[in-house]
Amino acid sequence: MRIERMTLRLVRLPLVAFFETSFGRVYHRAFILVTLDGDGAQGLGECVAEVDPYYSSETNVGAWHIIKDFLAPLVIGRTFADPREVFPAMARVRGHHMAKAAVEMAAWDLAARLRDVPLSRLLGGTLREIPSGVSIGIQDSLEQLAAKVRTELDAGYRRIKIKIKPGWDVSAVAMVRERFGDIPLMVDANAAYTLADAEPLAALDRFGLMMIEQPLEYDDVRDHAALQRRIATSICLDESIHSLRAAEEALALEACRIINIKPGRLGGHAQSIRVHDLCAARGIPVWHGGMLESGVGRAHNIHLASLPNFTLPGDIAASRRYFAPDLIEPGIEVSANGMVAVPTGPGIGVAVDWDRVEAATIETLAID
Ligand code: SMG
Ligand code: MG
Repeated sequence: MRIERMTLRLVRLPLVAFFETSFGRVYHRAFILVTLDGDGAQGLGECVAEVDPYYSSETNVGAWHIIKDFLAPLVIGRTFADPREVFPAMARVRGHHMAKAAVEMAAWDLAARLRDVPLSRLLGGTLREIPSGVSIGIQDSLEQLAAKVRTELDAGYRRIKIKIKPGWDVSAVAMVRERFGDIPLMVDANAAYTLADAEPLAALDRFGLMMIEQPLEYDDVRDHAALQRRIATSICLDESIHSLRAAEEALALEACRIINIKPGRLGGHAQSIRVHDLCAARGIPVWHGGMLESGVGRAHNIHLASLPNFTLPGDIAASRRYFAPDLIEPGIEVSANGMVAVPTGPGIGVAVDWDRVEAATIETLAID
């Protein structure tokens, strides 16, 4: 396939409800939609970099610059026999995985559409539906947290993740266990602790959590390995796993027993598949993370999460939890038993409502 043109759109959507993590509260999501035109078809990708460099060092304004000035010239006018060639074609640019992933994932969608197959087939997916979990942000009170957990369990989600930080950890988990019993429950600290907190973190052991996600620094592996030796709860790494090499190091040091895969963090689908395969070979389960994506990014996530080692429920919730309306119609739905169907149409297999995209677009740039 030959990539002839790239279009960038900076889009901003209000969130249905605020989302709070250990680094703050957000009310909006702003992201870049990338379209690639080639051979008479069009592929779509979503850049998950946020307004601020808090979850990751990338931002959407920075990603715009990187894509426009450095990545676009490396892919436009080039012919790729396979979308796996796109990430290596951008290797000259160091880092900037979220920017690269948006381009690479659009190329996968384009390739799947040109072959008239669902993206999952091209990626090597085998599952027809995937188990869905929810991520519940930090709330103003334990009462509010309880109400959210109730709503999501009633909606059918197959596991509950709650965000924690010092001061909102043991009390929140204890409340959920007391009120809701033995539900599949995990926590995500987004790097809010240090190794000096090993004792309070070990206090979570008695709650039988599925895992604790990224308790320590975003770029750390060694301290996580030390912590894993001191706590019974399985550590899952998110932020720290920014590459295949980082995943290899984390497994070699036994810094985690579970890995969260996000294609934005890893540089796209091809790199994600490599981490998935590495974990499968080592008996390490993976699950698909979320970055508050619109239906476009969410659809990509669903296709990737159809690979066989995604054995744990992912942060792939229904569109309506975040956007009303979403940029796709119909939105992503979750069944009463907490499953999401993998779209069967060509490419990402969802219908973008371009009028909604237009209305939410702040800036557009076409590059050819
Ligand atoms: O998309 O459902 C979602 C959000 C899942 O909690 C979620 N994501 O660290 O895993 C994580 C966070 C990152 C996004 S918040 C900035
Ligand atoms: Mg996380």
